[in-house]
Amino acid sequence: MADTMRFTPDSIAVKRGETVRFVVHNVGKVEHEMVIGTTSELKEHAQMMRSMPDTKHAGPNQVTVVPGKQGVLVWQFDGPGTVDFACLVPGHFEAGMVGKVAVK
Ligand SMILES: [Cu+2]
Repeated sequence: MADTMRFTPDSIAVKRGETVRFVVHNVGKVEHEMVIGTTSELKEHAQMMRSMPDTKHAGPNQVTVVPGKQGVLVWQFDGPGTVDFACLVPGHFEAGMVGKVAVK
């Protein structure tokens, strides 16, 4: 995750039923996070974050990472289909900090 508001890579492919352990590095100078969900869930969440910017995240589908550190997120992809992920720090999602997981 970088201050260019991008995940690298921003698209990956996994197998249906696969459990993936994401080790997410924040190479930027501001906080970033990775939140897994559907596009509508992520949009709703981004809106909530704008209205309550001090909300701290804790949940199995998200990890918040301070600058220079890394975090771990473990997720099982039931699929098939596409699962989205995004950074929901206010303004980041809107700036295009999103990615996709193709479950095949
Ligand atoms: Cu971010």
